Amino acid sequence: MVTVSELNVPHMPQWCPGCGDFGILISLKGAIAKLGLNPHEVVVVSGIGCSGKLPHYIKTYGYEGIHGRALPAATGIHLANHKLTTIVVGGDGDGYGIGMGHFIHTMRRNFDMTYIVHDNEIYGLTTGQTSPTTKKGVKTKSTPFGSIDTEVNPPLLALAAGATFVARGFSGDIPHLTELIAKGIAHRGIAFIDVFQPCVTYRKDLPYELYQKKIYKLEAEGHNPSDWEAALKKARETDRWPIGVFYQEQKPIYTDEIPFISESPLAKHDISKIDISKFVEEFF
Ligand SMILES: Cc1ncc(C[n+]2csc(CCOP(=O)(O)OP(=O)(O)O)c2C)c(N)n1
Ligand code: SF4
Ligand SMILES: [Mg+2]
Repeated sequence: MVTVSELNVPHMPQWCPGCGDFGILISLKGAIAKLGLNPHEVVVVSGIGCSGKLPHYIKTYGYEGIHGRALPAATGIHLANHKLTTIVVGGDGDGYGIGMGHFIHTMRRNFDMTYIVHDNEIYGLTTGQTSPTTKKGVKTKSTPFGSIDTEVNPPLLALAAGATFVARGFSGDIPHLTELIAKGIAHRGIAFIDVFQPCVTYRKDLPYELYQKKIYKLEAEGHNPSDWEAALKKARETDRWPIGVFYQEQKPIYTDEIPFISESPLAKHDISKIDISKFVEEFF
């Protein structure tokens, strides 16, 4: 069992002061502590982006991969040792742009992992180009006359792909986000959490105050998270922005379907008596 401060690292995050990434980092630490996990039981995997730096700022196992490939890297780690609590973090560009194919397939496969997207509706690290969640009409460095693309809807996509836990949080509401991440990690199956994360540098038109004005909590309005059709409707709302759990159901997880590893993680298998000389001969 670990406390939040025991998850701290000795260096400061290299994020702009006020960035929403801080709220996600604090909430993730809070969720790990709340669930009574130990640092050696957790791995945090990322792609590339401002968000992708997060594994450097938390004292668990960590891996910063390449842009758009956080989910495949995490899948490999998870299949090698599915007893590790696998948490994947990344940006909206990383997950919904170059990584979109991986996103859909990870949602449908129901790995027992948690995927947290820092959704700031911009490419932060590369200094402010449109991302797949930048809304149509928004002016950015790469779309000075306003984006002509229709934005993607991450919770709707996750629901359509068959995700068994679909949620959205706000990095400016740390108690709520901590609770949401803890629920996601505790969920047996894929837990997807899109997080509204203000980028105070490149999305000055999308400040904390606007999120506070627009968001409301699903649980405060009696939403039933076991109702998939209701979740679809909520995910399509645009006038107000719902946060909380859209949908949750229990289904067998991916590793349940592989008897070879369901009982004991691959990494723990005794391979000392397996003769691999034939394979070695074939490949070398
Ligand atoms: C294969 C590849 N393509 C493009 C890049 C350049 N690149 C780095 S981060 C990034 C986008 C970052 O935006 P996002 O994923 O939303 O993360 P944020 O910085 O906003 O947290 C891009 C395009 C790269 N590093 N690798
Ligand atoms: S550029 Fe935006 S997302 Fe990146 S650290 Fe600064 S505020 Fe955060
Ligand atoms: Mg981004």
